[in-house]
Amino acid sequence: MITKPTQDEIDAVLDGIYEHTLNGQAEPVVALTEQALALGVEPLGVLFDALIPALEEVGRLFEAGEYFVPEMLVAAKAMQGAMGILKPLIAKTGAKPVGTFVMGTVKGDIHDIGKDLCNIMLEGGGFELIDLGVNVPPEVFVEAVRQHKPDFVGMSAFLTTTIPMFRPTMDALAAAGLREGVKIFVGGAPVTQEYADQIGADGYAPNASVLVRKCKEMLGRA
Ligand code: B12
Repeated sequence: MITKPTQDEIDAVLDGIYEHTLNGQAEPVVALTEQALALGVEPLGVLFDALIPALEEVGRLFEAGEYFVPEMLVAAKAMQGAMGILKPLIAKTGAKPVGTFVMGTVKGDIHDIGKDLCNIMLEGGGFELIDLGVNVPPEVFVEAVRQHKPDFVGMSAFLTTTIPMFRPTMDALAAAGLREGVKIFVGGAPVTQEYADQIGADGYAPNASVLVRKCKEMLGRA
């Protein structure tokens, strides 16, 4: 007889994912992610109730001087292992894309977890996604816009020292005559709506789900 898992069992697995991500142990994170799914936890539940809170805590510990770059790195790798399982489940396939989105982390910045999360949610929301990766210089954004003619360009940055790259990238698109045809979104931990307005971006979103909603609204598809 198959018995329904109790909330305590589910919580124990999610707590395990949180703890092992925090400690950078990729193998148990992957195993427990599979276990959570087998217990019926939604992929987005694993993401928002265990993985993201763990990474937020990693950031807090780094800020407090209790964690250093190696600890951040192994925690990020542990999360990415789980993302490999969750991504195909979150990103639905099939229907004609609602729009095209070119995404990249700006030059000088190698943070990609937040960007990848946006990518997954955008794909799940029906967008065709072109990911330029990390440390992307303005000319690569320009070439991608020329080639793919997207509806949106997204620039991600996680450092106060790299958000100043948004502006030169937008200027490069304008110089190439491509600025008018696309809506530009900026985001990443230090970015705010105020900053986005200040540099003349078309949009900002604090997280991936708001980004998907705003893009659909702009296309009149919400
Ligand atoms: C993991 C991590 C790393 C990993 C990155 C691994 C990887 N593959 O990404 C490693 C160890 C490599 C790393 C390196 C560094 N890091 Co780091 N890192 C982090 C950490 C702990 C988590 C970042 C993360 O992935 N968060 C999880 C995601 C899900 O975050 P999120 O913000 O919720 O994402 C959402 C939004 O931002 C938004 N979004 C994201 N992108 C976009 C794009 C668009 C267009 C839109 C609309 C929205 C959007 O949607 C996302 C999904 O919902 C943060 C701490 C923090 N609190 O952010 C520090 C942090 C970003 N790092 C920091 C620092 C200082 C560094 C280093 C300089 C450290 C060093 N001395 O070497 C280097 C820089 C390397 C470089 N050149 O880029 C600082 C930055 C401080 C600052 N204000 O500039 C932080 C804030 C830590 C801290 N509290 O001090 N880091």
